[in-house]
Amino acid sequence: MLWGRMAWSEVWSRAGRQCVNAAWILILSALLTLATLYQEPRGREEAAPAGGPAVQSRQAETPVGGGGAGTPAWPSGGPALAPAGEVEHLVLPDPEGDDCGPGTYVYPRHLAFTNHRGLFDLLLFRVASDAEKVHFDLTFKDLTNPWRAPEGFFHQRVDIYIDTTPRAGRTDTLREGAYVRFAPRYAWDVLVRGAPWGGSAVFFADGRKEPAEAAVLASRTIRISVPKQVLGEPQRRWNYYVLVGAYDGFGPDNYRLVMGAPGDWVFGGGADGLWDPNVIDLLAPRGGRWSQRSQLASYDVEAGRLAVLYPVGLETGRGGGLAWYLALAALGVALAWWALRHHWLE
Ligand SMILES: [Ca+2]
Ligand SMILES: [Ca+2]
Repeated sequence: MLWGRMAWSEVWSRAGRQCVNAAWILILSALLTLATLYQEPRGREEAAPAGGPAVQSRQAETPVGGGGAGTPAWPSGGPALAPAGEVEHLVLPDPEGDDCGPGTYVYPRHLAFTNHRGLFDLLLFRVASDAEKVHFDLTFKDLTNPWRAPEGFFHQRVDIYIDTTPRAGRTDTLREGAYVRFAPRYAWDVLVRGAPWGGSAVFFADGRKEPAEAAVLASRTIRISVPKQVLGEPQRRWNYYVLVGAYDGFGPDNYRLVMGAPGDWVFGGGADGLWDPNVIDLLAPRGGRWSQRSQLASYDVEAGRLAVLYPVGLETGRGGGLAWYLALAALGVALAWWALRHHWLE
């Protein structure tokens, strides 16, 4: 009987230890899963391989003008083919029909807007270079030039904020106007701006300004070109915030305002005040945690907080950040557990 009780107590003790082991394994798994979930967005799911015939091959795989839910939409007629001598660095589609900011914005009421749908609907973003220049191509669903701006477009104004250098740069916009902020981990170093009436330029976070030129290519594509000696060759590690706003020569930083109710010359569906973004389309996935909607809706009027944006790029996580901290925490917990267990139980 005594032997039997001892055997049973030992069995129970072993079972208890195994339960504790299982609990720790579950906790560690949960921590590692969290670490994976909290990876910040890098545009992986929509990023095209750099260089080569990416545009043509993707065009063949995707129905022209497609765009069901979750499917990147191509512009009808397809993107402009890369001219000879150009190296393609990045090609990213943007969903069709999302020229409504966080999902609520509506166009101004003037005929200059209501006669056209899709003026601010970005469909494709492309970065290429030739021997002398870096080109940023932005294809829109519609493109008009009612007041004959010399660049060939009037309505769009595009800000391409680029994070080129880790641990440097700014998280606010160049000037007040877009009413957004940028994720501190991806602070911008260079801003490439495309706007009509001579408004295109390159700005650096340190205050320098250099010239850029904008023109319209075929297929409703605005091309902003910057001398290579200003920007250098585009790198795989660069991350891009691509903001599409409406040009207003009298607006803050030339952005046309979004208000609560639409007017002849202002968008509606936002908020009356300075906290809702004046960004009509943003290069971002259609769904998921990092969708355009969730990014642009992250402002808070009552708390006085601007929306925080995240960039897209070709490379996945470079290390650092919450994922690594969680993984390291899990490793630390595991080591502590083993140390305690050997001290107490052996
Ligand atoms: Ca779009
Ligand atoms: Ca978009």
